[in-house]
Amino acid sequence: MDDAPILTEARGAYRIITFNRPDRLNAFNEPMLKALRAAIADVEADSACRALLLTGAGRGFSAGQDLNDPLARPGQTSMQGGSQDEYFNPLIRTLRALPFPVVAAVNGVAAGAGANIALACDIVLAARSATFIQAFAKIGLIPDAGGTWTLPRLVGPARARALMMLGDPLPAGTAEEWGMIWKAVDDEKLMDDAHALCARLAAAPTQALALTKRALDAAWVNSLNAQLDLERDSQGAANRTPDYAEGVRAFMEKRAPIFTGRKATDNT
Ligand code: T3D
Repeated sequence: MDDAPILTEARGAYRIITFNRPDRLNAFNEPMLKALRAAIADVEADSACRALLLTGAGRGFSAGQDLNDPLARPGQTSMQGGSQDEYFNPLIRTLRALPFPVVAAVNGVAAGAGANIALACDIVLAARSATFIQAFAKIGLIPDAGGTWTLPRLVGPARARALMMLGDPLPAGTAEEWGMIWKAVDDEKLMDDAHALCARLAAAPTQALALTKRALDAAWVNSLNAQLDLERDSQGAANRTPDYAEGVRAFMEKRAPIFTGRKATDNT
């Protein structure tokens, strides 16, 4: 297998990024974070991409920051320019801003920043044997990669506080019961299910999904009035896409729609 720390693959209209340091449970050292940043930038620039799948090689999704890397050296006086400013924060912002769905296939343990990167994805599927660990308190750090924002919104503050203060592993099945992830599936089905999901999302009306993603994110902070205005504006934008015209036409003709994902102004 390729020993590059990040593997990328295009399948039809979706892309796959695999964290690939299996002997370290895909913990992120700086070369890997640089490669991940480049891979995400490529996906962002790829106008044919309509969904992204993140997963890990081997028995882990990611164990978060590599604690042997100089980036994690204790005693730094300022974190500016460290993992957060350079890597994790831009990564989380980009994942949330990508104009198509991002799926995490959590194949094994997701710890520290690895857990919170998974939770920043739009749809999280996990192998039943996988666990999610807010490992930070175990080593004297605070949760990062957006976890303090994302986790309480997914599971509520009481559960988020205990998970983050205790650092106990949460099994994928419980994560599903708590609404933290979409589904826990049998280990051997994980990748087939993840690919089927991505193929389905990549054939969906991409512009409408992008507008939905943006509206759902805005809803965390908006008032109802602001959200109603946003829905009106977003619906106006969706209404002008070729996929809406196709969706209505297909409904009338009693056939499955063929969505292209094009923008209203796209002539390509
Ligand atoms: O300064 C900053 O910017 C800091 C930023 C921090 C962001 C963060 O993500 S902080 C959180 C960092 N992650 C952790 O604290 C998790 C550490 N890992 C673990 O607690 C355990 O490895 C797991 C619970 C994830 C899995 O346990 P287990 O028993 O299944 O596997 P293992 O034997 O512990 O790990 C396998 C190997 O991976 C092992 O190496 P070895 O002994 O075979 O040579 C282990 O040392 C290595 N490994 C696992 N996690 C990391 C790691 N090496 C470096 N960094 C890691 N995070």
